[in-house]
Amino acid sequence: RIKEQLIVKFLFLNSLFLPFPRNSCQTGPVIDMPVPASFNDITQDPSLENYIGWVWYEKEVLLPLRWLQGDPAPRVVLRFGSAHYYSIVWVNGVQVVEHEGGHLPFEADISSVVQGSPGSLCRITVALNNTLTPHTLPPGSIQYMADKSRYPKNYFVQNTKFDFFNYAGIHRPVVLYTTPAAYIDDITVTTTSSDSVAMVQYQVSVVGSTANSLSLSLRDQEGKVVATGDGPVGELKVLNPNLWWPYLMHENPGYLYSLEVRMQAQLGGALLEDVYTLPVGIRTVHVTSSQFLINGRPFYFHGVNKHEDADIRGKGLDWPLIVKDFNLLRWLGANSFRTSHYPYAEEIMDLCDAYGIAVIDESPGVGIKLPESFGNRSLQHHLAVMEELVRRDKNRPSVVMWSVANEPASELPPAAHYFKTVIAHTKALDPSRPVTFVTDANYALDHGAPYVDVICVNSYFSWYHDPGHLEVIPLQLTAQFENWYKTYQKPIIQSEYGADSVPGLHSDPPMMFTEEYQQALLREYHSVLDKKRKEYVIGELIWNFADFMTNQGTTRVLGNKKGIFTRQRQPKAAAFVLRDRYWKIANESSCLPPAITSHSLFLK
Ligand code: GCB
Repeated sequence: RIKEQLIVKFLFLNSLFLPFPRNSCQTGPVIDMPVPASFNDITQDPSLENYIGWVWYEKEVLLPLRWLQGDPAPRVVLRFGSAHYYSIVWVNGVQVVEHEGGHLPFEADISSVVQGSPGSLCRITVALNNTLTPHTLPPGSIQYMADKSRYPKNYFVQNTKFDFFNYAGIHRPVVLYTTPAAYIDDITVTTTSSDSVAMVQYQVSVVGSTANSLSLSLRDQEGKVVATGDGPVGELKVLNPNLWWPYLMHENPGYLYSLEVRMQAQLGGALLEDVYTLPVGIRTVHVTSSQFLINGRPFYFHGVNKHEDADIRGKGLDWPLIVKDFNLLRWLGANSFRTSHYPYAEEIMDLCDAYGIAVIDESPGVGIKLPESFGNRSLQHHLAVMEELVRRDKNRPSVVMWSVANEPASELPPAAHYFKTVIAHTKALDPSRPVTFVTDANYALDHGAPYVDVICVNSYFSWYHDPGHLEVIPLQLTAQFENWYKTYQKPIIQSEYGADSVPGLHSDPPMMFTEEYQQALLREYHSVLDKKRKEYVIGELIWNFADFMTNQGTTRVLGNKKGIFTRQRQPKAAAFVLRDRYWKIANESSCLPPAITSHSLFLK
């Protein structure tokens, strides 16, 4: 890889935008690039696949004239669902926003730029850089190879301490939208409930006017108004509420009310109105020393860890894949997943709310290993990322816990201050949910564990440790749980376990990388989990839902193969082991779930 600046200039291909008139003599080579998508796997060019540095996207769009006029004129906003990693955005040559971080949305008020320009053409230019440093989230580092006898001049590599391909591009939808000049900026909703009555507490913030009125109405799924309120802060009382329940915990999971917030404001003689509709699920979450309670009932996470990852589009949003994955989750009997190892698209989270899939919502704090990544600069950025994440997902009933990181070097002494601060900050932002991070450190050395509400522990017995020795699992896994519980008396989730398998590779007796070995390893883990889930183990999340791409390396065969589904979403033998298990666990609960047939999947 050569450090010379490759100026890669892309065109957005997005149905929202009109085609961009190409003028490649001014810009150098321009290639078509779909949005949303990662750019890495779109062409046949290996230098683009592994490219590190700046790329440019550009698109011209025509705005409706009514967006540009009026007294007061509407507010015009340009919003990115996410772009990896560092973005600078210009409209008509004027910089409108810059944003650091690849998995969360950002937006810019572009009214003054587009309303000040003659005509209604709007040129959107994005410079995007995927370089990771010790202070980004996730962290990484650039290593220059100075030995001229082995590498070309200016040769460098990007090193990371996480196990997935660092796909880059504009990964989620880009939209232009308008609001009135005075508008609803934010809504926060929390809920409490007893048997026959629930309270929905709300807080609404308005920007652009001080003289405004707010009215709220909450509708049930039949469209009936069940409560009304007014003003920026208040409480709605719902009699005989339909609670939001996870999938397989109730015959009607994922019940969502609809909260309509209506604002009216006087501005310069005009009456402005803004209306926003928010799905609201009424549910509570509590953690005891050995249980995770949803609506007061013990909840056991039988679920998966996922990735946003697929052939060709990399981490780009892909609706057919999303819906396929939810059908597979429901086929599997999974009631939960962790957004390993970064926040997932809002479109995915919307379906979790609607289907009742409980989510451990994880920040991009993965691979925090270098001592410099525990310093103040990294810490401040981590706090800012938690603010963005909580602001985005705070109203989602599916989000039952925040995870601030995955497998940091929490045995290092600075991890104590670091995690104490990140967790306290997250709790201050959202006192209604438990907070954790996922650890693979030794229970006796972990400096972050004292601050979490739930211990989430990853282990790979008989894979990375004692490879090939399935017989050690019962002893080692039992000791793992007992040591953690004795030390902290907090509920424990087995947040990762698993084995790679290459589909179609078989051996009996089971050998590593075969489908039989993956099945056998899972079964060994399950026999211990079955004992401990009667005590204080509150969940198990397989690593991983599907095979996914990683950097190339001697332990990765076209990526990580620990999926129970292939990257193309075909089940391996292990998927059937897990499916039997998850449905068995679901059927043990006092509330029998509906029998699921492939036909009934389509009826909801
Ligand atoms: C882990 C990591 C995950 C890896 C997995 C593995 O502990 O959290 O990101 O992909 O192990 O397969 O090595």
